[in-house]
Amino acid sequence: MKIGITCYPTYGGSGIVGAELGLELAKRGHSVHFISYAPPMRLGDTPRERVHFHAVDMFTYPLFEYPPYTDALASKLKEVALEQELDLIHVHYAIPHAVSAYLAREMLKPQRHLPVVTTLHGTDITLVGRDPSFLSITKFSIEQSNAITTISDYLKQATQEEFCIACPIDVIYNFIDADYYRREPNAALRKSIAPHDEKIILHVSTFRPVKRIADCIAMLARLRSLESGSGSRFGVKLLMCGDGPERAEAECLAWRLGVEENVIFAGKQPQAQVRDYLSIADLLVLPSQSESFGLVALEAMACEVPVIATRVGGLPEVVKEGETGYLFDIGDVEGMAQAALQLLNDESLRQRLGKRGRDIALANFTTEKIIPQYERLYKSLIAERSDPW
Ligand code: GMT
Repeated sequence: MKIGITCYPTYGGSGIVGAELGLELAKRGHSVHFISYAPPMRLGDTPRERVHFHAVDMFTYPLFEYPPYTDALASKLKEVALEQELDLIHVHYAIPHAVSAYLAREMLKPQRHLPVVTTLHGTDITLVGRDPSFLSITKFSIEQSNAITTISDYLKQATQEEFCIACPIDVIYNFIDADYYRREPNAALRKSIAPHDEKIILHVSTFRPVKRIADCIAMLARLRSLESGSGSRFGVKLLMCGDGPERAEAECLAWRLGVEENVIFAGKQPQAQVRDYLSIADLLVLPSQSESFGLVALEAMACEVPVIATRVGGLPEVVKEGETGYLFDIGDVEGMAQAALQLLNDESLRQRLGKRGRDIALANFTTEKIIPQYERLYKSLIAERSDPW
């Protein structure tokens, strides 16, 4: 098949999933054409067979305070679909990609059938899409898609309820390459982060308000005081991987709470570095306000890292309470710190939860299980080509 994929090229889960999906499809012999304003970060610099990138051309003009990207993307999608004879377009994150894909499909109608698949990822439904300025166009463009998928059951229900959408929605979970995400000892890296053999708590995100990164810092401070009262001092480093609008405030908070020496702000990191950090982590913490899946929790499980997270959105579909980690109410810093103390004090518990996490990742979320679900969906849509249009 010849598949066009549009996603955000920057850091963030929907861009990662769109890019990884394209790479996996190319490995399976399909031609993949990414269409966006920049090459997705996950593609890296190495040219890959059957993977192509088409940049959206943006014409600038002094009149445009807000250059119309939606229109430019629609034109590019149409152009690439014609030139490359695409079989379908798959967009990740509804806003504004689903509108552009709809426009491209309608423009092409006299010439060719171009099914559109829209995968919803999270805040396109739960936050941004609900804003009155986006609500009706988001609902319209989702409903106009030839197929809709969500990355968790939670998000499917949220879409049906919030947007009153009655069309069928397929849940296709996010996935990991379990050969890539696996625990590999790395003593040198561990020593560079925790020179005195401290325990390592990892957080990875885009540091947006929805991630509540201040809770990671507050949890660390509480853990430190619990630890000194418990008589078993193990020492701890909190490795904050990523960057975004909440970083400066979190740095100030670490200083105010007197834990700045225990926190490392590593900044944005390439995928291989995140994988290596996961491999040396003792615990992943994800205290999000809302999370429709939590891809990094799955990556952590594949690397045998227990997860402490909030009981929100799709996280309970990924992190199995008591089996692969512990879930708490939003803002329950005390509960998270107590659980962290217990886990960091008990290596056999950590290993048991870690191993179970990998088992669950292997059983439910591997590329081998998930990619064929997308392939089947694509084939069914392409087969509808005989419809009069
Ligand atoms: O919806 C967002 O906030 C953006 C999106 C992204 O691009 O990072 O994240 C969502 O998609 C990821 C991949 O499917 C999920 O793992 C994240 O849970 C989800 N984020 C939220 O729901 C906040």
